[in-house]
Amino acid sequence: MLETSGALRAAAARVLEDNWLGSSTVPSRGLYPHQWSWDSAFIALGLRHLSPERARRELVTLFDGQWRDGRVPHILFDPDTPAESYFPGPGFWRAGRTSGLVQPPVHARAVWAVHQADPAGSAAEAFLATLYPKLQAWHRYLPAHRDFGGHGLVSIVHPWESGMDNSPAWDEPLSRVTPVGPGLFTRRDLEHGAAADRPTDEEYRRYVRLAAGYRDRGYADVHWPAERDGFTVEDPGFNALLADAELALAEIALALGLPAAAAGHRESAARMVKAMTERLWDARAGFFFAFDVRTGRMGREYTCGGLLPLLLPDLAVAPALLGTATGPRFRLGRVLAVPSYDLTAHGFDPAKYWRGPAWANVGWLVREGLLRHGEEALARQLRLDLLNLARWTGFAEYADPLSAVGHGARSFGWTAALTVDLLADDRTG
Ligand code: 2M8
Repeated sequence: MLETSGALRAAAARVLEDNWLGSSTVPSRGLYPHQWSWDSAFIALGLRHLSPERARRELVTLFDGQWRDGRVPHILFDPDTPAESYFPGPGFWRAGRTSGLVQPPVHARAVWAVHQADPAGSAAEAFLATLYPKLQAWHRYLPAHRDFGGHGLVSIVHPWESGMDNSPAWDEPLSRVTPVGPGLFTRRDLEHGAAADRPTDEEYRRYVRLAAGYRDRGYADVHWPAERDGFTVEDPGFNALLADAELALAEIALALGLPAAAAGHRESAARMVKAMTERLWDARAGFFFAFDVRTGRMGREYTCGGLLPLLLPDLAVAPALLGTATGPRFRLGRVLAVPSYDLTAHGFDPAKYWRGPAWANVGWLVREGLLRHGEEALARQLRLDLLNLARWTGFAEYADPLSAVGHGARSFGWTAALTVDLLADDRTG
């Protein structure tokens, strides 16, 4: 079953076909039946090999939901999908057809890759010219509204904004948030996923407190350090992805004949790399940790978000970070793909959502980082692992990095899309 590359590619293409809504793709028909922001970027990376036109459509549709302040909302709700199929749905957010949170800014990287897959089709649709100002507005929103720490880094205001919702990195800041009372909402995720793999009810009640608080102040980005029930965290993953996205935006600006703008994007990426290294890097630990702006304390959890700065080619501390990646905590090259959490930690759980299992998007990003730092052999192994996990699990949302057992949704959008992309990528053979 799915033994050959051709069969695997065809099966992945079928998943993307089944998850296609007509102008965007759902991560999963059951668990996540709308359009998600960073999912769409990863999905477009795969779609570009199957239908560049559909890949462009995916991203253009997402940016149709962009807010006037520049933010790209984390969910665009499908009007034809019943409201009760996902919680929190549009009625909760009270923001028209979107949510009010954001997700990691991987879109510029996807837009550039989608353009390169079919430059003629992209030019005919003025794809880059249309999306460049929207990407600029998105990238401007983040430092203009979210630099609560004042050091040139972006803060997330909810664990969902990291994309790594249930990561142990958020336990400490989340513990200071008062859960809403029980029975105020109905979780829909438990109708599709195993409860043991998903966040607990108490975690959900804290998520809801935070999201409702942000909603009730009209999604205004104000930071009151003394406010109860707040969450203001500088996430190394989110910030690394923004710096990488600025580098992609520089390439887009150059392609549009805007060299001065391109230089500006490169400078902004360089400033972010400096700020991340000064503020989130712990030299003794050899790792990037999340920084809690409310307490002024650096976290101590080794989570996969701290590996994402590897994406940055000018990262001076890359050799030390690679040392941690290949050491006992992540064992890159010796376990399957990239564990989402420290293998040596007491709370490591190979089956639980963002607390241990391997995810295709994180693996894909880490592989890019390895290639940018000349780690060909590790990148080759990671590609094989990601293809095997997708093949053995029916494109599971996440998988056990020790046993290869799949968890979460199956026929998952970005797992299928990144499989197509990796199959087409012969940089490591
Ligand atoms: C998961 O997050 C959503 C909330 O946004 C959820 O649990 O309901 C995360 O894995 C996130 O990274 C992902 O974008 C989303 C859809 O796949 O699911």
